[in-house]
Amino acid sequence: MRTVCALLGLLAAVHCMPVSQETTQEQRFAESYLKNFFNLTEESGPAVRRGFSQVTKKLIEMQTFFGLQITGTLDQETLAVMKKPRCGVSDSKVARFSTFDGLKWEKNSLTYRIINYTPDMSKEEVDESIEKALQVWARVTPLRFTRIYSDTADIMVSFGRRDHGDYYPFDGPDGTLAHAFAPSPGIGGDAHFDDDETFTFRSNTGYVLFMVAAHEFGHSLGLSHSDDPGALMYPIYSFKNPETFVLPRDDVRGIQSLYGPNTDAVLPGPTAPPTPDACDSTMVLDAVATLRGDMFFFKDSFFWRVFPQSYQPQQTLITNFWPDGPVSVDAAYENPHSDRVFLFKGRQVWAFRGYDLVQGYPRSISSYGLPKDIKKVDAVLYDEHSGKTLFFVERNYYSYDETKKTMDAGFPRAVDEKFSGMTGRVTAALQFRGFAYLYSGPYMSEYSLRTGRQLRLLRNSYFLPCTNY
Ligand SMILES: [Ca+2]
Ligand SMILES: [Ca+2]
Ligand SMILES: [Ca+2]
Ligand SMILES: [Zn+2]
Ligand SMILES: [Zn+2]
Repeated sequence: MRTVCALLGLLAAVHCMPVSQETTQEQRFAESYLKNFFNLTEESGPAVRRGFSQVTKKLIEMQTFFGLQITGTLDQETLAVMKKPRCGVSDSKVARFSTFDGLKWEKNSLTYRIINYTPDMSKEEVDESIEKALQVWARVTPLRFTRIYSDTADIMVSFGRRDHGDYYPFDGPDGTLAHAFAPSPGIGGDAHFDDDETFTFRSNTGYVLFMVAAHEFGHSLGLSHSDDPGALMYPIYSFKNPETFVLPRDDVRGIQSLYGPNTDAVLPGPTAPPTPDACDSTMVLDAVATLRGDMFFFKDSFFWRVFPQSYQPQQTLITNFWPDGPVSVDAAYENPHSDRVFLFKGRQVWAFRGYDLVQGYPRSISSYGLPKDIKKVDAVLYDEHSGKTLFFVERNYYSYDETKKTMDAGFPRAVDEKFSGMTGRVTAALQFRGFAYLYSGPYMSEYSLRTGRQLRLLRNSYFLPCTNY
């Protein structure tokens, strides 16, 4: 074990202590992650040169790709993203959909062959998952897939562990789930699945083979990774129900840029909702909350996170951040004293400390003492000053005392009794730096919490800037 010695103070006593093994292990893990996915090359010469080291540069590239706070250091959040299960193909470009420099098949009829099976599922389930994953792409392009049972197919599908014959060994359970090769003869188009994973047909324990395969076949057909957190080609795995899965728009645009649309007369199927755009001035946010000094803006199955130091919002799927949370939310608030954030959906509330679901949650919103006939809350804010949490339901609000853990008497009251001029429905609410911010549609009003006086009428973009790049 390496040892660090430090001279401490005037006593000149020499203290030797072991370098935290965890730190060096994490650094080694991060370096291999950056080597695998961001083309980090070995350092030559002294590790720290003038200016940015290669590792710092690659950390910044990775933080930019995932919309993390750009620190250039291996902070806890960066490490957490590195540890998420993902695809083994590198994330070289920062863009919505991207291709391997336009590399594509020069024919629309492709063959595929399933070489072997995983013991995790029945053969029929594997066959169906692979077939359905290819159909995801066939539905929106002129591409057609034919299964063959012998000889070499364009897309050879196989399961393997560790070294499996292509110089890109797998890494055991989790980490990399699969990888695939861009269109070309030979290994091109082939898709390999890490059989140290537990694949499933449709359950959310283990990795849904259909989802992993649909992503990998995107590579087989010429798509590289997208930084749109709603895209199938986003590098991190997220669970979606295969029965209701619809190819997101970013992926449709990507694959059609290579092959054009489906020319067969097909019945128009359901289309995926677009990934919310902070630049859409008509957008109505679902909820707004603070979390440990950052601001969270919820819309559909996503949120943006805005760091106080940088105005580059990070957009993420809610379930990628809180896997045990709801897919979308009606309202949210933070109680900084208990270091908990609460997410509301329908009649339920989830409490999280950081990423972790607090024991005993989700529970019913009636546990706050809200009337049982309330189906959902529109917005919630926690007033740090008074220790009250305000629940907005239609045009009324309720006040909950966080210290006494009871609902205050005399409620509900009309919202505009306290917040002058707020006659519309409150769609999201936030307490920030001593002010209350009530959202109604795409507008937001700033109130003095003490007097209830309206100070300013603002737009969503006041805290959530539009940063198209
Ligand atoms: Ca091939
Ligand atoms: Ca793995
Ligand atoms: Ca709401
Ligand atoms: Zn991938
Ligand atoms: Zn492989």
